[in-house]
Amino acid sequence: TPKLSGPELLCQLKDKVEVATLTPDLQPFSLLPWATQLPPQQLTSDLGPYKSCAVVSSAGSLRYSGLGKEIDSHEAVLRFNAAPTTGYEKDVGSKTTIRLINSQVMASDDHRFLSSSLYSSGVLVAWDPAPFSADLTKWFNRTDYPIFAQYQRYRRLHPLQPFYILHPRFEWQIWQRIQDNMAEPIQKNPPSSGMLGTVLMMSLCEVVHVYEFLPSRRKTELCHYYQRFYDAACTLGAYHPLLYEKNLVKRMNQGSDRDIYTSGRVTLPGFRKLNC
Ligand code: NCC
Repeated sequence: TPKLSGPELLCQLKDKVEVATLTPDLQPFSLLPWATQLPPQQLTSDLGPYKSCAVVSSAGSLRYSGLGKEIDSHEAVLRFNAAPTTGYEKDVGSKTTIRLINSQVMASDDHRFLSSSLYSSGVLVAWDPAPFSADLTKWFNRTDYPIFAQYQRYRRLHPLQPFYILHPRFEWQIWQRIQDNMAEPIQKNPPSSGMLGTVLMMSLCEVVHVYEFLPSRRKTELCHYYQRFYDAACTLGAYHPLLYEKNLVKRMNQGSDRDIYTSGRVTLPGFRKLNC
C-alpha cells in the first residue's frame, strides 16, 4: 500500500472514524433499568463546536514546561485519567472541559473514582478495551474492568455531571486507521487514551493542539508529570500501539517540528474545517 500524505491521512480519519457514545436505546442496554442514566443524545450533538482546543497528555515531559497559560487559553481542554491540575497549574493549566478516563481508573481502589473531587469538574467520558468485534452484547458480558457497575454508582452520586461512555466501535475504527497505515502488523489492543482523546477533540474543535504526546526536548523517562515513577514504556508503549499512534500523529501534524521540539505541541485541524 502507498504511504499516504498528511492531508490524505486526515481525510481518511475523518471519513472512517466516527465518535459514538452509548445511548439508552441501544441493545442490550435498552433492556436494563439503569439505561436511563445514559445521556439520551450523542456527545457530539451535546458538546462543541469549540474554536481552539488543547489535549494534554499526562507525560512527564510536561513537568517544568511552563505551558499552563497557553493550555488554558484554548476554549476547551481535554485531560486524561487521574491527571491533576492542582499544584501543577504552571505546567498544565487549570481548565478541564472534558476528562477521558479508562475503565481501569474507574475500577481500581487507588484512584478513588467515586469519592475524589479530581473527577467532578467538566464532562466525563469513559472507555473500556472491548472485543474487536465491538459487539455491545459481547462486550457487556466481558468488559476489561467493571465499567458499567462503576458508571451506575458514579451517576447516582453525581447525577448532574455529564458522563458519556464511548461506543467500542470508536476505539477499533481508530485502531484500523493505525494498522492500515503501517507496514507491519501491530498488537490488537485498543489505542491509548491519548489517541482516542485527540480524535475525539478533532470531532468537536476547529483546531486541536496536543501537548507532549510527541515528546519535546524535555523528553524523560518520568512516566507522568504528577508522579515520581520512571518507565520509558509510558512514552513508547507496551500494551497500547503507542509508537504507531505517535507516528500517525506526526504525519498529520500541521505545526512545525520546532513546535514539537520546544513545546511538545502538535497542531491538527478539526474535521469540520477539513476540505476532503
Ligand atoms: O498513563 P495514562 O494512559 O493515564 O496517560 C494518558 C495518555 O497520555 C499519553 N502519555 C502518557 C505518558 C507518557 N509518558 N507519554 C504519553 O504519551 C498517552 O497517550 C496516554 O494514553 C491510558 O491510555 O488510558 C493510560 O492509562 C494508564 C493507567 O491506566 C491510568 O493512568 C490510571 O492509572 C495505563 N497504565 C497502566 O495500565 C499501568 C497506560 O498504559 C495508558
